[in-house]
Amino acid sequence: MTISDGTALFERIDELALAVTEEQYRLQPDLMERYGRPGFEKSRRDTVYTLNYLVEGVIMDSPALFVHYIGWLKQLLAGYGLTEKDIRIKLELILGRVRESVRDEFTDRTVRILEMGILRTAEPAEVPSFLTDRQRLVDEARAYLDALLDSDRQRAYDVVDGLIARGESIRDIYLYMFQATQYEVGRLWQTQRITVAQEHYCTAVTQSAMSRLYPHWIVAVSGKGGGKLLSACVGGEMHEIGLRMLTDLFEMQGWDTCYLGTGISEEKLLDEIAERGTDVVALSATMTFHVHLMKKWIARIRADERLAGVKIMAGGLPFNVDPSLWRQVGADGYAPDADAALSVAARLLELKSGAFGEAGAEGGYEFGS
Ligand code: B12
Repeated sequence: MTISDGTALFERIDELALAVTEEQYRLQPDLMERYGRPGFEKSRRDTVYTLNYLVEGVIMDSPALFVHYIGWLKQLLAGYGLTEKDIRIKLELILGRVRESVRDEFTDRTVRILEMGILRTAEPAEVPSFLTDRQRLVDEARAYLDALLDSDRQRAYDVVDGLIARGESIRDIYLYMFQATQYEVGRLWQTQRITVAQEHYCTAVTQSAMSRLYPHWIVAVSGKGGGKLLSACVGGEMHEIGLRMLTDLFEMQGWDTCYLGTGISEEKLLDEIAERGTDVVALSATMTFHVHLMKKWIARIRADERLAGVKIMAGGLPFNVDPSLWRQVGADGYAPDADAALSVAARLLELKSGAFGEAGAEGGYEFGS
């Protein structure tokens, strides 16, 4: 099998994953003894995943995306008794296949990124807690998370109500309580300390807790002016809480917002941006294998005559892993979280209205850094 460009590798992921998994099981027959046929199937699916992350790292010329994924994988698989050696062998088998291909710029880059991934397997992968002592509202965030893990929704609501009663801002509650605990929930799931069901429960309660806060701010801020923001997740992206949080914060700052969430088609998105007279579009991707779609969608927005001048911000986990990725996808700006996005968008809005003149339009201002 040869891999000569990104498209070819994309098209052959299933075939390649099967071949590599079979080869690994031949080299390590103990894997079949340890995990049986279901383990083989799981390993094949994990390899598909790994190849998707690899292709995305290669297409975007972002080793960080793949290297970060290998650290994440190492931590995840440790919970199933799989070792650094098991991951390294898999990566070396993929590397062998890539090396057999016709040499070109693409395969050279793939080799380089794979080698960096292999080096990463030797590094520690433990993810530290997202609830650290010096963080704002950390005691309350811990109390809130404990309540969620005890399946005690009312106790969780009471913690939030306590913060509102003492005058904490919705912004801080969003960022230091909801975002931090959601990250921690992800870490607990990844390290098998909680189940998928518990993660779903925590997430559902947090979504309801956010909705419960709406009466505290939604009427008070409507119609104060600001730009028009439209926000959406790209492709099959299901992580939408971060984008919703961002959209809410914009609305709190007087922006006229339209949150489309997940599952919007490219065509519909373009129409909505045009029909709503949008100033800034916020696109979100959490899963790295959606990043190429972000690039495609942005290119579609740029190519649409109705949308000349519309500014685009990109964000989500892969953009935080590689803070230069937003340029690769062709966005006008990026921010690591909802709060930072406000100032980036304000500057984009000024740029759109020509406040910075030609210097700004030529990139005299650095966004997202
Ligand atoms: C809840 C959750 C889910 C829920 C999402 C439900 C929902 N309605 O959103 C469900 C169950 C659907 C889910 C599914 C999956 N998930 Co999940 N999920 C999470 C979890 C625990 C929390 C997400 C969240 O709410 N974060 C809180 C928000 C506030 O933070 P945020 O998203 O980062 O957003 C902020 C910034 O990134 C930024 N931002 C976000 N978007 C944008 C856009 C712009 C323009 C800007 C400027 C900024 C910006 O601002 C936001 C607010 O400050 C995360 C853990 C984590 N670290 O995030 C895992 C996590 C993201 N999931 C993960 C995985 C693996 C999956 C699945 C593959 C699991 C599976 N085997 O099926 C699927 C993939 C689904 C898919 N195709 O999209 C991994 C990803 C690991 C990786 N290496 O990529 C994580 C990190 C968990 C982990 N620690 O392993 N998941």
